[in-house]
Amino acid sequence: MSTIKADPYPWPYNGDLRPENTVLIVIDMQTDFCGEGGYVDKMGYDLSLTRAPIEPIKATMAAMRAKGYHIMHTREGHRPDLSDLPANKRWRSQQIGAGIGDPGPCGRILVRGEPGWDIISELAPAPGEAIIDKPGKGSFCATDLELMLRTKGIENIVLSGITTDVCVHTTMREANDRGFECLLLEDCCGATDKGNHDAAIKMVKMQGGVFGSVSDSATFISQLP
Ligand code: C5J
Repeated sequence: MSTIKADPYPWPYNGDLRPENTVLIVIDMQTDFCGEGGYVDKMGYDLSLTRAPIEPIKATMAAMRAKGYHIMHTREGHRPDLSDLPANKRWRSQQIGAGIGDPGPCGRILVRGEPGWDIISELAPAPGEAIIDKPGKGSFCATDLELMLRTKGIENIVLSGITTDVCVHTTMREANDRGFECLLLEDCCGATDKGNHDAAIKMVKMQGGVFGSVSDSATFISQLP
């Protein structure tokens, strides 16, 4: 039995932490969310906030790979014909000057196959690691993620990536409702707004850990069995 020091409770709740039943999910570490000329950059946000988790994720991924844990990656994006892009999502992105599907410095914004949509080279998936392509914010909506997790016997999910308050939070909520035991690594996430990042972390911890527990990469790596 092993747990990781976390807030508000040592994680996982039952102490059953093993490579076989635990996955690190790296959410949307794509150029569109943290690279120059991508979607977030075009919207005018400070890229240093969404780039901050790159090194902590790299270290966590290396530690988990070395011990044989599962690693999965997600990418938010749409089909080139935009048939999976809700009209309201497109309209809202156009209002802020970064229309999804429109041409940009990194190709068409958030469109599958375009340079901006790809995962940044620093965090490239290793051969054999699953990549989940999702049209929405949550990683379970319109994807085969749950089927893959259940098939592999995964019970524990370690969450990382961007953005803390949008895709990471939505995925954590979806996973929690499905009975997965979730841990969010605070420094392995980032948001377009520091206040939103902090609030998102605080929300996880309320009500005794309403969505799971929170730790950080250094603690996690040092205690990972
Ligand atoms: C957003 C994401 N923020 N990956 N996507 O639109 O969080």
